[in-house]
Amino acid sequence: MFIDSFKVESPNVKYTHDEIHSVYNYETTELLHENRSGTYQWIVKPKSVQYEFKTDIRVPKLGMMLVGWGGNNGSTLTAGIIANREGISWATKDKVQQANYFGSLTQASSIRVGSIDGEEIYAPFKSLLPMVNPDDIVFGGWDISDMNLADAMARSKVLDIDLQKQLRPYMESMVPLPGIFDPDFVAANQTSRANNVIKGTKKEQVQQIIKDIREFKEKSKVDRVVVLWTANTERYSNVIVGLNDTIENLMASVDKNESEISPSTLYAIACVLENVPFINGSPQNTFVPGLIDLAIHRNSLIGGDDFKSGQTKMKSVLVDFLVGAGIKPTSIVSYNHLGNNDGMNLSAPQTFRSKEISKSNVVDDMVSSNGILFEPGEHPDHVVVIKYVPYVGDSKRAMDEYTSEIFMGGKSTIVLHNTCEDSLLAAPIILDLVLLAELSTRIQFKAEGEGKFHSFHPVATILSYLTKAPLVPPGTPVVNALSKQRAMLENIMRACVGLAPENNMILEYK
Ligand code: NAI
Ligand code: DG6
Repeated sequence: MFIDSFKVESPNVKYTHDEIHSVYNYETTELLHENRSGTYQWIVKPKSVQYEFKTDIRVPKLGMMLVGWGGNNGSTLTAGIIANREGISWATKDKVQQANYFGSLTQASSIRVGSIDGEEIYAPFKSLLPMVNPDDIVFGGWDISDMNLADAMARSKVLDIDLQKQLRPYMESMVPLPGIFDPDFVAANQTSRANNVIKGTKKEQVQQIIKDIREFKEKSKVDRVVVLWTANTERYSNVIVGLNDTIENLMASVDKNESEISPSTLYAIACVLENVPFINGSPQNTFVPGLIDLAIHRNSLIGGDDFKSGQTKMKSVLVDFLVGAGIKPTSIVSYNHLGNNDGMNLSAPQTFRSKEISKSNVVDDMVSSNGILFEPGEHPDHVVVIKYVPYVGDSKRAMDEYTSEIFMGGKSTIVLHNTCEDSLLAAPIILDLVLLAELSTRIQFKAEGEGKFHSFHPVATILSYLTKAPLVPPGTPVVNALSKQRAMLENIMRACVGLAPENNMILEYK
């Protein structure tokens, strides 16, 4: 059965007019490696830590500013939210299609809340905690192309033409602000697009982005802004001692107009200085060490990297299944071709390399979790290929071959072929990233013994489910397995309303 909403009644949860306060016992373990009676032994001690969570339930009016607003993802997301808000339907050759949010964790997935009379009860994921309604989001952003969003939607060739016609009047007046452009960081084939750029030194460019955010906030009367990079994939920046390794060096490099400071890092610096959450949806190392330190120092949310939309999402499910089933993946070959502007930009070796890195590291945690299958340091062969084929446009073809060793030296090969509009996968993920980043800034917590409530670490691991290469604070384990990432997010939200983590034991019926 599916219910729309619920309220938790428990001595551990208090609802006031502006917050939910919960007390939550976190059951974990403590590990010790000790010499006991002459031999070293691992000792595992169950441990319970009491936490308190405080969630501000006053949902702000939210502004979403996209870097790369006029791209395929940016225009598709804008169109999709307007279509949902306006209740638009359109004719396709198959049927009359209604706008929806399929593919969005927050808007289109559900959570189990319990069971009654032998029936499982589910509710919308978004009913766990008060979140911004996408209908109320105010759009803004930057693009190095000055095309308005209606024309950008047409250029991207993603949505059906009947829908585009209906959306055009809403989107014609939306024009991106000039962006920071540096041809050295993207493929040479992108330069012809750059007719809308911020002039000046890097310091002046950062100041302009800050000014843009302030003016957008003022004009659109939003309470909070989240900025998300969905612009071109950049090449990696060199991380150099003295250049971008510390806050001081990074800021001095901006002042000195150092060429190795990338546009994405400049936008991120502006956001951190403004205390505006910044999310990186592309694979490059925007978050150089000096920037991570700046975000930590200013307690300003950063999250990334690279939307986890299709092939990688499958990988973080399939490899988790294989390794979890005691099957040894030995070769993973991921090929894809696409014909949109993203594909054209990725046809240069430097930008491709950024994508190759983020697509390749996604099975490490699963492989290292099973020392029966893999020797220390052993990895499956893992190859990633991306080709630009203009004809297929946004409709990406992804082909994957997984070869594994099974029982008694047998081999198992699984082949997947996915054809899908890339931007229709990415757009709902962008929405989730923005909504969840905003929500996480309204949650405060403290463990027993801690005097004061505090926010989550500014490096937002809570967003991991949505990214290929989750950015984590120094010294934190990286979790790539999709089910674990989802459980982490859902269980933290459950803790905020005093619900136990979903443990799937269903002891009531055993
Ligand atoms: P796109 O090329 O259509 O859009 C990027 C937009 O950014 C363009 O309009 C371009 O003019 C603009 N731009 C480039 N540099 C800029 C800058 N410095 N400042 C402001 N605007 C700038 O690409 P698409 O398909 O929208 O993808 C965007 C990003 O998302 C790419 O980096 C892509 O790799 C990444 N991504 C996409 C996924 C998908 O499934 N579509 C999944 C994972 C990542
Ligand atoms: C070529 O792979 C284009 C990319 O931007 C991808 O579409 C994107 O990284 C999606 O990757 P994945 O592995 O999540 O499908």
